[in-house]
Amino acid sequence: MTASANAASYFVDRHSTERPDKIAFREAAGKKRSLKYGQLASDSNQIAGALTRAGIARESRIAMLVLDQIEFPQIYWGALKAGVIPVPLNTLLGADVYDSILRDSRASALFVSVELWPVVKQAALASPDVQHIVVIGGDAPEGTIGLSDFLAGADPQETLSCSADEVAFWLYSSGSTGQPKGVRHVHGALRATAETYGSQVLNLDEQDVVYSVAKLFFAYGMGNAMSMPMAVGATSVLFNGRPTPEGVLDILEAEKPTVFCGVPTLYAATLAQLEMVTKPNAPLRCCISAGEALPKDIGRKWHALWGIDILDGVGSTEMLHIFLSNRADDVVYGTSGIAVPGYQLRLVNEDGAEVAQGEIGELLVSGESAAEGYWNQRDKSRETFEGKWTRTGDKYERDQQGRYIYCGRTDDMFKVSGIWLSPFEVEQALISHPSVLEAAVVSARDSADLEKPKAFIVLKHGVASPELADELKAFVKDKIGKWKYPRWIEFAEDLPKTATGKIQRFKLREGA
Ligand code: 3SK
Repeated sequence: MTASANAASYFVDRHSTERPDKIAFREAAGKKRSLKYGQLASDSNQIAGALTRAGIARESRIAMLVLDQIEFPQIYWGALKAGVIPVPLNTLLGADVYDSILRDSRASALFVSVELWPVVKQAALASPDVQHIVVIGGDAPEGTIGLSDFLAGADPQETLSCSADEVAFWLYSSGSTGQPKGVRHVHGALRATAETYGSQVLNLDEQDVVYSVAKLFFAYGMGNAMSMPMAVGATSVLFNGRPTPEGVLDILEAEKPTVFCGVPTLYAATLAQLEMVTKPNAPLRCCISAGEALPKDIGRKWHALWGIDILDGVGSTEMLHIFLSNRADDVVYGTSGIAVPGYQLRLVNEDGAEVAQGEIGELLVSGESAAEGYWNQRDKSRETFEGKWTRTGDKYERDQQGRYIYCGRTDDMFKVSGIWLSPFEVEQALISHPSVLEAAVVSARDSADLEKPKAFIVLKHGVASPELADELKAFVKDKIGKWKYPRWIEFAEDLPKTATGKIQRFKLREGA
């Protein structure tokens, strides 16, 4: 019999003989539990057995509304072992979205952290498909069963053999524009990301301790904090709370990670916090950023403070993880770097033809980790997955050295006086002003119904004033060009963002 390509064989079972006593996961909060590789292998067998006993058949979906805690990997890998498809859900959504995802996925079971039960309760109890509601932690509320009772007495089940092309898990992507789509990923995709970005860009090894602010339900977090460290037998630090700059600094001090995976917003806020408190003592060797392009100034300030760079990279739920990135020995802030080994990139115009160096085009990517398609959304699948190429919806140009420079989302770009304007370029200019913490730029219409840039700004400290708005407009004019300055400036407490910190410009556009 050929070796099984079930991802659980590679990520879990292999370690139960090679390093059973090595800690795979360590919780940074609450009871601060840890989970060894050997224990994870047997716990996931137990979950697989319990799923089968409950009549949850191969290829059925189970929804996971689970915080970053050790039950997440136990349930996820247990499902893969049984051929059941886990669908980790964003833990920050509202009741209506859970309702539509449970209906869309037709999940036959829901695993939910007790803290999250109130928000999903109505949707779960009303779902025609959900047959089992398994609650993690606390007392099981009426109509649910606790995880330990669900598992009690089940016969452990070994990893089922399957091909690398079999669907392993789904992730719901709402992208930056709204409507969630079920993105179907195959078993082979997890290993593809670990063997490309994980080992060839991050250079992860068994000694590493990884801390990711992006949660496990999100593709970026799942790779950073679960599959990539597990591929090399490293340790991942899990934190079940909301990431804040204070919390990040505490975890860096207490857990001593060697690899930190952040997002630009949190890097910016952590740098602002570090203006007021002492830098923690942490053995960081590598910091990465994704979710949205990292403003130059943030990278430079971080480097000045820590002596190491932030590797800015680009990934997507559809590609599972990062496929375009800076490298430790070649960081140029303000660029997204070059293709990660194993991926190919193209920049194309509206007719699908390659653009020349220096011209802006949409980024297309090809690589082993691409999703199989969206669940039950044929038109959207066809628009995004074109043969071996996946459309990213991001606009880029290439500099003379072949590095990719982010220009904005396809639908965020607009023309001012007939010239393309990249909102991102204006935002970068605004962020480099000492009073600005975050900025988002969208198109708005002036009294002549012409498109012009409008900025939403979060200030670092202090109070907004009409003089500051004028100062910022002049600052942008001087820095990047007279026609690019924001004609209107609105000061805000915060900006609407996705779970990974991508600014939802469509929400600001609606308001503008
Ligand atoms: O959203 C992103 O930018 C991202 C980055 C890395 C991996 C996965 C995703 C979705």
